[in-house]
Amino acid sequence: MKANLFRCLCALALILLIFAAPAFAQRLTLPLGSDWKFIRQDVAPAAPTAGWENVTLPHTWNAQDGQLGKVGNPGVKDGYYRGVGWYARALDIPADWKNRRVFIRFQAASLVAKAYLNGQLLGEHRGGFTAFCYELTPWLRFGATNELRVQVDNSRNEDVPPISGDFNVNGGIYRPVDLMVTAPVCITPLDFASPGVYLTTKSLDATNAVVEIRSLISNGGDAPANVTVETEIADAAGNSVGKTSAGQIIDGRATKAVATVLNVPTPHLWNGRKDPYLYTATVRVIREQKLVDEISQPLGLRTLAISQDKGFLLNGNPYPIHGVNRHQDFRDKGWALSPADHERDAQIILDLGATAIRLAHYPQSEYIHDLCDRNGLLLWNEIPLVNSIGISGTPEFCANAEGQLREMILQRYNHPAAAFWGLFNELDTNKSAAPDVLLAHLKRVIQELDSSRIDVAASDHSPRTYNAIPTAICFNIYPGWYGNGKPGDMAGIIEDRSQAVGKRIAISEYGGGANPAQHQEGAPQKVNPKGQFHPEEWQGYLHEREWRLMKDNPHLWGSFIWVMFDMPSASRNEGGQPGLNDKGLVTQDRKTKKDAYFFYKANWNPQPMVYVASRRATPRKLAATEVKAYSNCSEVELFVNGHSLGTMKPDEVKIARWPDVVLQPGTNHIEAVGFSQNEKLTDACEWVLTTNAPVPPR
Ligand code: GCB
Repeated sequence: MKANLFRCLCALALILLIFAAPAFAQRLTLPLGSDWKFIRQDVAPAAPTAGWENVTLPHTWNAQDGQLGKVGNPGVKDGYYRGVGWYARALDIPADWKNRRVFIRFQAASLVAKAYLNGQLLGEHRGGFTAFCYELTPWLRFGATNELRVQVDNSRNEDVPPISGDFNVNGGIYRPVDLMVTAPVCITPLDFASPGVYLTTKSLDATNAVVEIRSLISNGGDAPANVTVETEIADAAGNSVGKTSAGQIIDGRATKAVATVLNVPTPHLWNGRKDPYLYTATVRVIREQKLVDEISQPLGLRTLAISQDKGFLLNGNPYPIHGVNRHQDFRDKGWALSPADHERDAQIILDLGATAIRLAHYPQSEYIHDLCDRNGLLLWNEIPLVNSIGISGTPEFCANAEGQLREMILQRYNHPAAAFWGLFNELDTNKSAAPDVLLAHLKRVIQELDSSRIDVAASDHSPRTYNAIPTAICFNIYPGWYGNGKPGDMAGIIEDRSQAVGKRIAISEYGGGANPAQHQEGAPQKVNPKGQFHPEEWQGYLHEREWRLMKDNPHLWGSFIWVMFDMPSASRNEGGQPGLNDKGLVTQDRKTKKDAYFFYKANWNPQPMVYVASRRATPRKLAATEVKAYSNCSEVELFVNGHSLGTMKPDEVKIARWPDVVLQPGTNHIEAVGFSQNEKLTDACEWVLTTNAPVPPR
């Protein structure tokens, strides 16, 4: 009943969209989310769809099995289904689209997708994280029902990165799909599935910005077309700040690049979290006095640089890169995220006070880019060259890595948030052919396509010749978690790595696991990363120690916590939660923010706050304990069962401590009160003491 109503509403919306559009004119973008049929097995391209499931996009078949891990799916080779699934959808194409062009654009399908229209193969796309687009016009039946079929395969494929990694490779059409209907002459959606418009800031100073707007205009007709291409930049209030137009002849069946340059006087900069100011650049194609196509793109005017002297510079000024890593995943949904899921993630990251996100380990959705453009978060996108390029690094694998790199860059080219292009994550020759030749080639591709961003990579080895290839090499290090080291080793490792490469580095990953249902009392004790006990306290302690050593470190230009949200990794079985990498500051369902989240919030977000650490550590066994609060207030007072235990000033990493608190048997009310200017903030929890153990010697 509900599904029928939904379908009727969608059909109505489609009809309204079609009729509301000006006659002949501009492109229609019609989301194709509803009414798909799906089967999780391989079938013939024309197999009957009776018995297939009804699904809506975005969709993955690994939403459930993917989060149970190998433990929850005994006998399943990878611990979750990796194989083929088929999607089918009817497309009712109105007769009056006959003189129009129709395209289909998939924002992503994992890992390899073959799309068919009415039995005709449109193409195969290899790579699970970037968009691809096909023109349907030649194969369409107008005024009739057409049939779209897509075979998607997320099997491990030696020729398609990633071939290894500590995350599940979900299968399915897990990002949105759109039908685009255009006039015969349009801005092409077929250039690596990019918007077909590329904005490049050629120069930028306080008095003027020079912006090149390069558009690819495609003529689907046989005869040459006379068009006018108009480009305009408007400020955030919608006022035009510059406009040009020029006549162009587009040959039949050809695509022409049209570049114009516009000046933006006294530019208002896109200045990260402080002021993510956006202009809008619009390209219009006019034919016979009619507007036939129009595309608007966000335009952020900003410069990025790393200075050996001052660290990361945004618009020439030092800017902290307080980063987090994020995988695209959510409890019970896998990779099939809705806009609301992205919004919630972005909000949690903004509340933390972070300034940057590393989108690990592959390019992530277009929508997260929109959100970061608007909110001033800098983004690191990377291609999924994770752990290995294969034992021999086949030509097919290398060509595919290059293809994914081109798509990643061209599709995200206009986003001011996109600041870093990542070449790889943790490659080494134990599991992989030497990557140097491939990486040097990929770096040349970046330079050819876009020299305005900083190319980076996340390495876990030093020294290595390939660490010299990216402009800014970064390191994944886990002192105090993996290996024999301790959190305090962070400073020495940073210094060594930075000296080995002769410049500032970033820490692209650091952290440790925590199950917020597990606790450690007394002095923090290192845990076994592979063991079943991952207490929240060790994660908190590790971050406290490490951040203290990283915060003003002159060898660093930035840092990225591993990881923002707990996320599935089928082969893991640790911390009492099989199938999960639990290094998140927040749980996979986003319901629980762990202590470490509030530690960083106190350090990074200037909004006054106070938080009692270890709040979930109850019932407890030790009567004598330290109480710790994270707070950016100038002073914090602790009350235990209503009695003040004194006021403390939080230290330079925002920790206030009361060392010798004695709890009473039974319930204890712990309350921290922060004073910030005229504001009084409180945070409280209850600890139940079950054993009145003797006070341990100090
Ligand atoms: C790493 C990897 C990342 C893992 C992480 C971990 O170095 O780059 O993919 O998930 O360590 O948790 O071990």
